[in-house]
Amino acid sequence: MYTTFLDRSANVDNVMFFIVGISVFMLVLVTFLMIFFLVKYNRKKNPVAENIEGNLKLEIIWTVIPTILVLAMFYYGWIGFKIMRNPPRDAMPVKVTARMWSWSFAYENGQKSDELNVPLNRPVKLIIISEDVIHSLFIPAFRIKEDAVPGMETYLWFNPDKIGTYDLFCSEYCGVGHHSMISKVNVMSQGDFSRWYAKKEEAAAPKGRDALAIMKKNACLDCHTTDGTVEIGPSFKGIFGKKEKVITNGREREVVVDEEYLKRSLIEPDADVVKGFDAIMPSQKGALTDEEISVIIEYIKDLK
Ligand SMILES: [Cu+2]
Repeated sequence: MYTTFLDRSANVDNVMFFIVGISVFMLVLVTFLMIFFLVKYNRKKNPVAENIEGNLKLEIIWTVIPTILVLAMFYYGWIGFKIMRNPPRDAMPVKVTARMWSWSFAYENGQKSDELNVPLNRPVKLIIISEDVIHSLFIPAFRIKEDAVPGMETYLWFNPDKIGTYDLFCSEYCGVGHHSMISKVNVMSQGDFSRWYAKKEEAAAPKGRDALAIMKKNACLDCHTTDGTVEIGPSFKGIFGKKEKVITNGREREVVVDEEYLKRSLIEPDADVVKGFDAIMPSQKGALTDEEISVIIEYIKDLK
């Protein structure tokens, strides 16, 4: 048995309000007593110092009550944590891959997407991996967050019980492109989801696919522009055929940007880094098919 999304996230909210409530109460109480004693034991009113003995009753009270409060915080937190750590057996598995600087989602039937699409009222188990550094998957609307750690598999689950579009963030600073690791959770009706799920992206002929769509999916455009503006990496505009100074194995040399160079830059970005830029681009090996690479190269060739 699992509780519904509402119960689950309400649980997270309740634990938070409970802890914040107690903290605020304590803050007010301590501040009030501090000011009260400041006035009461003022030097002007008490010119001769008085030795105040301990008070056993008070000491028992201020030990027992906070102990109960802290244990109550732990108890409610623990209950919520147990629910979060135990995905229901019928949960739909979705493999989440975090990389600098994009998210990708892979489903059981081989379907892939750059936004998380889920059907209404079916628990989803997210199996999270990272290809490079530590990222963190955060979906505030469903009150879930978990690190994506290289060389390790982590998980999360939630029950999407409301149709709509929700934000999905990376909440662990992971480099210059961190801000672009933003995506969406689309909670769809069962019918809409089935239609999307059955539609294979691969079915479309690669030539007909938009180079821009491929580049957007692979987060290329977070660092490279198509209008000549220089951002984190060189702009694609007018780069084809251009003579470029690059750093190869620490030595500067000049290359002409041709198909061969563009292809190598996608697969081995560190091989020839354009002078003036940092060698921070992740390899696209495995992320792009050969067809996709040629679609991108054709596109860059035409970008005069
Ligand atoms: Cu990240």
